[in-house]
Amino acid sequence: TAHYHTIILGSGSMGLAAGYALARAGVSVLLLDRFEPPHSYGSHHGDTRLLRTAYGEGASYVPLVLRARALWTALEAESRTWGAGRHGLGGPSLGASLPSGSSFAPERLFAPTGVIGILHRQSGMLDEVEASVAAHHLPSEWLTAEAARKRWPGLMPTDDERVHHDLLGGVLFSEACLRALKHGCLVYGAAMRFGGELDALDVHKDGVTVTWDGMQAHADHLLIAAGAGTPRLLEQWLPDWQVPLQPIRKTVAWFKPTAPRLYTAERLPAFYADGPGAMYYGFPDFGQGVKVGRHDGGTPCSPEDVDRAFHPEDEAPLHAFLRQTFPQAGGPLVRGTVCLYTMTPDEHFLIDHHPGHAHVWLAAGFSGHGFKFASAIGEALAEVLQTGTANHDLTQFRAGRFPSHA
Ligand code: PYC
Repeated sequence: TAHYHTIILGSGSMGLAAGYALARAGVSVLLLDRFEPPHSYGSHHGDTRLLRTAYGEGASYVPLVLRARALWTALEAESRTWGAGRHGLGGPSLGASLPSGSSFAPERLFAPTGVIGILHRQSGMLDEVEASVAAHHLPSEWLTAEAARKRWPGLMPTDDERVHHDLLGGVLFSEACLRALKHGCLVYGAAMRFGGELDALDVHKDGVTVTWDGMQAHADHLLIAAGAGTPRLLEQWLPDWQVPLQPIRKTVAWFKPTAPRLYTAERLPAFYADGPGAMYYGFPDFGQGVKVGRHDGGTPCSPEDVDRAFHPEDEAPLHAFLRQTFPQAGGPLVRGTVCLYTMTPDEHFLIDHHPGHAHVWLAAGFSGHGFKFASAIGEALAEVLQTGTANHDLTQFRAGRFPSHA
């Protein structure tokens, strides 16, 4: 039976980033997933993700997002050195298989477009954005609605809104990021198995035994990074570990602008708009239209039976937001898709070890704003799995903050 330092259950953004950081540090690691990433069953598809540095969810996230930005940029540069070569599947493998083979073409991972925050005077994010900028001296500007309309003629904020321009912000090409992380895992000798499912998980005093698709492997450490699949996985295999996680069905769509030149990535930064009752976000046109999604709301679901079809009622609020705030972006629908958030009650992440097993870690509940951090969280997880501590303070993400789940 193969033995690893760490087995990672779940190879989406967080699992792959941790696997890459561990393998790069020379640690033996096995990554497992039911689907080969990137795929469209989880939380990383749909081409693009925002990277905001003036963080409206709390200034304590800023060091982590700046580290993540540096790591995404470094990954992009490193991935250009990998060329199109083929690499072995690495390590003692559990019949490791990577169906699409191991050929690789480097891609752009990050576009430093900047991010504009359209913040209503009642936005709950206003104070936090200001605090993040002040505490970390982030390069940014504030514009009145009138100045913003002049600067970006495709944008129509109301006079109740101020516009914040986050100059270090930008766009991550999420599926390209996952392709690079996956190939990085291979380059550094990680073992991976995609397809099949978890048959058994046995956590013991000094390690874990995992049976995946009929094959067994041991490890000293386990990382569960199964995204929206985490609640079901815990319920089945570690029922004593109760953490408050709720998968949510979310939708995004791309629309064809009626004045395309106003909405190209050269003319318009990525954006989010936080109002009294709703938060929307979106991306300039990288060739497939202007993408927009609604961050708040959504329908509680489970990944097994979520409705993955995109309906006219999914389109309507997205189209209405665009027509109001980016009037010439809201032409015909190009396409829409469904993806999943995994929420915690306070919408902050959940990163902790099992209360009775310090070698079993969980990284979940990214509440729809985690992707941008994956490179830095992967690095931090690799550190805690090797040494017990990380350079970044992860204590704010512990489960003990939920009194009934301490
Ligand atoms: O974190 O900026 C964000 C975001 C936008 C949409 C989903 N998450």
